[in-house]
Amino acid sequence: PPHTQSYGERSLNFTNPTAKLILETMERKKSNLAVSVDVTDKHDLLAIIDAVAPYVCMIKTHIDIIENFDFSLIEQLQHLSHKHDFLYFEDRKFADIGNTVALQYSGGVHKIASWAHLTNAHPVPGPSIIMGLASVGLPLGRGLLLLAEMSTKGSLAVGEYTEEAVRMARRHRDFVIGFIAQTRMDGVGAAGDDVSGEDFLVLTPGIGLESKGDSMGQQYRTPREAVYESGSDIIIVGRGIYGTDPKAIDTITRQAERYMAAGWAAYLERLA
Ligand code: BMP
Repeated sequence: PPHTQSYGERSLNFTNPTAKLILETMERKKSNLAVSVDVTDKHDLLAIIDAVAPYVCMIKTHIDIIENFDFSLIEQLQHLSHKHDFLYFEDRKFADIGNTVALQYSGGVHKIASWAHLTNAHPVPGPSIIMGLASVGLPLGRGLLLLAEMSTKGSLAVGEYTEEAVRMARRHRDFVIGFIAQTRMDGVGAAGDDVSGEDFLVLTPGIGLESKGDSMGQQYRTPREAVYESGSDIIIVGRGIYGTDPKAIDTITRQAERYMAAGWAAYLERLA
């Protein structure tokens, strides 16, 4: 099973170039940490990325919350990813018909497909959302994650919905490389299908070492609970790292180092 293989070995389980690049980067940097930098000022965004990037395999963005966005920001983001060797995951959560998501993914002011290695979608519209996004992303070598579960209290993405998300992914393995989920999805909803050798990346948000949640339904588990107990591949950490002060760069750097160590230790424990 995939979660007993090393990240480096698992790059051979995928044909999608973004999946391979993610796994190779994790192995090279010895990091399964993705930092979610949910700040609204582009200067804070760049400063935080520059500080945490040595400790991450991936930076997760919500590019649409940036108040002073202009396209030069994208060039600066790309410069940082070359300097520090990591990938971008734009957490866009597409959820519309194929034709609309293709336009949202390629165009508008953010031109997500032109710079984000990875993005994600809600499976709620059915397989057509994958077809729409793949028409833009596949020729560029991009990857897609489906939101199979969510970290929030009362999430509707459970049971049959989660299983159907996995079946949708299974039919589009060239583009769908994994899930936003709280646990592994290997063989989920397989019924009689042969799923031996199946591998999907599991990226898990809702990670915190101190807090158990926030006042708006977020629920946190520790890196060890996610990676060792639930077999997650990448921990996604936001406020646990950048806290409440986006200017406190020394603290942010220390926290990134700390979460990286916790995530990697849990992975080594899983392999052992
Ligand atoms: P934080 O660690 O500060 O709670 O941030 C979590 C991040 O992960 C947010 O950017 C949120 O949009 C995202 N996220 C989540 O928290 N739960 C999910 O199920 C899916 C998400 O994308």
